[in-house]
This record gives sequence, C-alpha cells and structure tokens, in this order.
Amino acid sequence: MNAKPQLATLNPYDLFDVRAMLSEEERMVQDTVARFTDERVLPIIGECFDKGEFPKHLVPEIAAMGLLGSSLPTEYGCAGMNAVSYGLICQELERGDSGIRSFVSVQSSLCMYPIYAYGSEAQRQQYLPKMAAGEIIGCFGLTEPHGGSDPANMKTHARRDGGDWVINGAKMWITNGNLAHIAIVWAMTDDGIQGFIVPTDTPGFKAQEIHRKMSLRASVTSALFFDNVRVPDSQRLPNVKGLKGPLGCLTQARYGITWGPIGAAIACLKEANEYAKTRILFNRPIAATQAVQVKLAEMARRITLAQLLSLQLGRLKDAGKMQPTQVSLAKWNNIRVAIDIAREARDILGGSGITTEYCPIRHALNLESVITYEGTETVHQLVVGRELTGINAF
Ligand code: TGC
Ligand code: FAD
Repeated sequence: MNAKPQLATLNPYDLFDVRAMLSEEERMVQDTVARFTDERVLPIIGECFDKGEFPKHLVPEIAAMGLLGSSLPTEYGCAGMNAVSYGLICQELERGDSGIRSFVSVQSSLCMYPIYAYGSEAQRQQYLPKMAAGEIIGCFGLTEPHGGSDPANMKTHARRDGGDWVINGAKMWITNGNLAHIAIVWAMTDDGIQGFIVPTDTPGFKAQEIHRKMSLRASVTSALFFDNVRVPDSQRLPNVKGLKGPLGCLTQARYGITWGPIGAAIACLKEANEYAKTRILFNRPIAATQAVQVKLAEMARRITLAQLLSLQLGRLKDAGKMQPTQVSLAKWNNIRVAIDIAREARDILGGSGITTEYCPIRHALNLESVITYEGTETVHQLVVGRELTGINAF
C-alpha cells in the first residue's frame, strides 16, 4: 500500500514544482535574473512604459550577468549556458516587462546567433565579444511594410557591385532599430535571400522610431530605410542562403519567447491574488468568492501547463531534438495563456486595473505585440495544421 502523502505547502506560482526539475546551475541563473528584475526593473518599469522609454542604462548590467548571447560559446565572450537557462532568463526578464526580454531576445537570438551560425570566423571575432558586453547593439530586419507573415515575398534587395553589395528597400517594426550599431538585414539577391551585417552609420541607412505605440512602450521599435547602402562582401553572412537563414534565427528567438510570457502571466496572477485577498466587498475579500477563486485557479492551471511545456521544449533543445513545429505550438499556447491571464487579472483589479500602477494592463498591452511578432498566432496555428495534415494552408 502507498504511504499517505505528506501535505506540503505549494508554491502558488509553481504548483508542480518545476523548479525542482532544474539543475543547481539553472536555479542559480533563475535566482540571479529574478533578483535583477525585482531590484532593478520593477521599481522603474511602470514609469518607463508611461513615458515610452527603454531603460537603456540597464544594458551594462544585463551584459555583466552574461545574458546577451547566453547560449553561445565562452570563446566568444559569451556565457555558454544551456537552452533551459536561456528560457529561465527570458521568463524572469518578462516577469518585469516584455520590452526588456525583447531587447535580450533580439540581441541574442536574432543578431548574435546568425553571426555565430552563419558568419565567418572573422565576423564572429569582430562582433560577438563586443555584443556580449553590450558595447555593440544589434537589430534584425526581416519584416517589410507590405506584410510580415510572408517574408518570402521580400522587396528589399542587394545588388552585387564589384566587391560590394548595394542594398535598397525598407523594413518595418524593427526592435532596437534606433539603438542599434549594426543591423542584420535580410535582402533578396540574384542568388536568393542573403543576410548582411550593416553598420547603422553607413551612408544611406536611416532608422526612424515608431511612436504612438500602445504596446511595448518600454522598447524601441523603428522603421529602417536603405537608400543605396553600400557594404563590402565581408559584411555578408557567407554560410546561409534562402529563407531558412532568417527562419533559423526565428526558431531560436521563438523558443525563448515561449518562456517569457510565463513570467508575465505569473506577475499578473500574483498581483490579482494579492489584490483579491485585500479587496473587501459585500463584507468579505473578493478572494473568498467562488467566482474569483475559479478565475485564479484557472490561471494557475494554465501557467502550470505552460511551464511544463517550455521545460520539455528546453530539454528537447538541449538534446538537439527540438523541431520548429513544437516551437510554434508552444509559442501559440503560452502567449495565448499569458494574454488571457493578463486580461482576467486586469478585470479582478476593477478600475485600479486600468492604471500602470499595477502590472496586468501593461503586460496585456505588451502581449498584444508578443502574440503578433515572431509569427502571429494564426501563423503558428497554420504551422501546426500543416504538420498534422501535410497540406500547406498559408
Ligand atoms: P517554408 O517553405 O516553410 O520554409 C522555407 C525554408 O526554411 C526552412 N524553415 C525553417 N528553418 C528553420 N526554422 C524554421 N522555423 C523554419 N521554417 C521553415 C524550410 O525547411 C525551408 O528550407 P529549404 O532548405 O527547404 O529552403 O517557407 P514558407 O514561406 O512556407 O514559410 C511559411 C511561414 C509562414 C511559416 C514563414 O514565412 C513564417 O514563419 N512567417 C512568419 C514571419 C515571422 O515570424 N517574422 C518575424 C520577424 S522577426 C520579429 O518579429 C522579431 S520580434 C522580436 C522581439 O522584439 O522580441
Ligand atoms: P501581416 O503579416 O500583414 O498579418 C495581418 C493579419 O493577417 C494577421 O492577423 C495574420 O495572422 C493574418 N494572416 C497572415 N497570413 C495569413 C494566412 N495565410 N491565413 C490567415 N491569416 C493570415 N520584425 C522584424 O523583422 N524584426 C523585429 O525586430 C521586429 N520587432 C517587432 C516589434 C514589435 C513591437 C512588433 C509589433 C512587430 C515586430 N516585428 C519585427 C514585426 C512582426 O514580426 C510582424 O508584425 C509580424 O510578423 C506580422 O506581420 P505584419 O505586422 O505585417 O502582419
């Protein structure tokens, strides 16, 4: 007969003790980033969001913790952490704000990764150590104004001219665009899509910040314009051609993004839970009503499933077995979970929930971008549908 189970007090934000499945090193990474978020991000982020400012002064601290290109090898000045650690970094940063996690995702997965995976040894040596140190900031230009979901229909083009390439075109919705020292630019050539490392001070390059955003306000988003931007062939990423180049980077970034919104969701559940226990209506805390408890329980259920999904995805990635369709399913699921939780938490806070004094509306608004970028929810549903049916419905 089984022994009677001991009743333990559970962590309400980790009901299945996912943390116990982490290695000591992974827990240390999580604790370090959690402390950074609590001490350095949370005290300022509401105001940054209100003002529409990215807290750039935090970049050196983020770099000093090894969070930029954290999974790349130490020989390039990076931390050489595993995929689960990268996921935990994203989760703890996005518990603060999606904008901070976005900065790290773009720098790590969309700029440092392609230089590492598709670049020459000289490009790796030139850029990666300085990018890990936060001295060179990158942005990633794939999306174009006429439609981001279908990047194969690329209008930005690069023409070979002797030993140089001449780039013309435009990119839209580019994170870090006005902060960046270099842009990873994907352009159509006579030989298919290719990637270029374009220093943003190259003549003909222009970044224009996009204002009036109601989402990701603590992040810089820009349009990029290329008017006869000339770069030498040594700035081309030599080891990839075709759409699989940028899509390979997106797989890395999307993996991290499956973890990030778990952090946002936990922050919202925590805020709603604490508020509900102190908000007295009809002579009792609203947390004592069945309706509110069902809502909180539903949030915890969905967070738990998302945590288990991302952990398994991370273990698959570390084993070299992760497939893009699995990433699509997890991105779709976990962001849907987080955005629903943020909206529900906002509701539990009543009128107070509409101010940025509390986090749910900020997270809900941010997650409107997160559910759109790196492939919209529909795109990821169609990727899973294509896997199931073998029919391309795009
Ligand atoms: P498809 O025929 O499926 O594939 C073309 C080639 O690419 C390969 N491939 C992949 N490789 C690596 N990872 C993946 N996820 C891959 N998916 C496909 C594929 O094997 C093939 O290779 P080859 O050798 O046969 O040529 O291409 P498709 O045109 O049918 O693609 C369809 C679709 C819709 C899935 C794709 O176009 C797509 O993912 N669209 C969404 C675009 C997107 O996500 N853009 C994001 C821009 S970056 C961004 O949003 C940054 S926000 C960051 C932040 O602030 O945090
Ligand atoms: P569209 O592709 O025009 O989609 C419009 C609608 O059509 C969506 O609902 C979509 O789901 C739907 N749709 C598309 N295809 C189909 C179909 N076949 N069937 C049914 N419905 C379909 N891009 C970068 O390259 N670099 C960045 O750093 C970057 N950062 C971003 C930051 C922010 C804050 C935002 C909002 C976006 C960012 N993006 C970036 C762009 C992002 O990747 C695109 O917004 C996204 O891929 C969608 O493209 P789109 O906005 O052109 O929408």
